Amino acid sequence: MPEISTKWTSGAVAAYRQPDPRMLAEVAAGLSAPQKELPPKYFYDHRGSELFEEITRLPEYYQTRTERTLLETWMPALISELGTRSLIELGAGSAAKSRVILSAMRRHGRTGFYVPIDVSASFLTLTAARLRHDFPGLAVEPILADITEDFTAPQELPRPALFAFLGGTIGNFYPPAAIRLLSRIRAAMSPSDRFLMGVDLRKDVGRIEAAYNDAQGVTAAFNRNMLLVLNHELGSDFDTERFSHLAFYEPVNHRIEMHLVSTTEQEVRIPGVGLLHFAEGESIRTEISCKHDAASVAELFGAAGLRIESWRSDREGLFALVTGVQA
Ligand code: AVJ
Repeated sequence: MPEISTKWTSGAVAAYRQPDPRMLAEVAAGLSAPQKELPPKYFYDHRGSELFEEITRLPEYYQTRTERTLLETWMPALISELGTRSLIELGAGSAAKSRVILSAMRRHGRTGFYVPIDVSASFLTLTAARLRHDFPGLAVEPILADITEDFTAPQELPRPALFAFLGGTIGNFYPPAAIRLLSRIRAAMSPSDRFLMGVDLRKDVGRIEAAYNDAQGVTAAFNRNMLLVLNHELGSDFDTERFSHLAFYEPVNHRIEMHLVSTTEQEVRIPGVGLLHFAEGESIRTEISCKHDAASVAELFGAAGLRIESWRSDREGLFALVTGVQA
């Protein structure tokens, strides 16, 4: 959390947040590239996390409910087979899905150890409190961390442990970054541990594009919220009304791209970065969401020293739950 500092100006007190230097550096680098780009982790302030929760309930957004059904179908058998005693969840969010896993662990008589890892402090705190209440006896040890940086799993976990990375969030990573993340997970694993990953699958383009262009405009609000996060954290002066939501499937790299398109020529000031110029129609790419198949997952796993142990998908082939072990 950035510190609050106070500055005295002609008798008046102005409180401002010191911008996080890493965020400032990332934003400066991303916005000076030919294709302006911002990391998707900046969607998730408290409001952004709420908007994402709303997305997961949209009729067009098939991912969350499909994954949930897969978890409900497969977790009880997997947990009993592995004898899982700890759950480490990367990018835990509201932990709605973790409940399915934790319930399965509880049904198999394990007290359990749960480590949610997330960038959003407010969601993490709320989630930890709720889970402690709903799962008495469960040890909950949240870690506030940015999984796109160096994440470290606790050393002394009751084993076997399950490392879960759900929701299809692996899709947000460019392949080299995805491989780095998977390699770090693999390094934290013991041979008896398992990795569980949710992946959104390649399918009819119309179906995928609809999931990122919902009729109610929730995804558009989620996308624009990133500019409010920047205004709040860095004191920039983005006018959200002058950027429109764009999401399309990019077939060469099998991914959704989300952009914010400047609707006019304009100038935006970011203290510590400077004045940015936008041509009319120029965009900031705010997210990629790569879609996979068994071959592309096998390739990522292989490069990270993991191998696919099981692959479960729904009848329509919308989404998959994959387990991996050290190769
Ligand atoms: C949370 C990264 C899996 O890529 O589908 C939802 C985020 N972006 N709608 C995704 C998101 C726009 C989501 N992930």
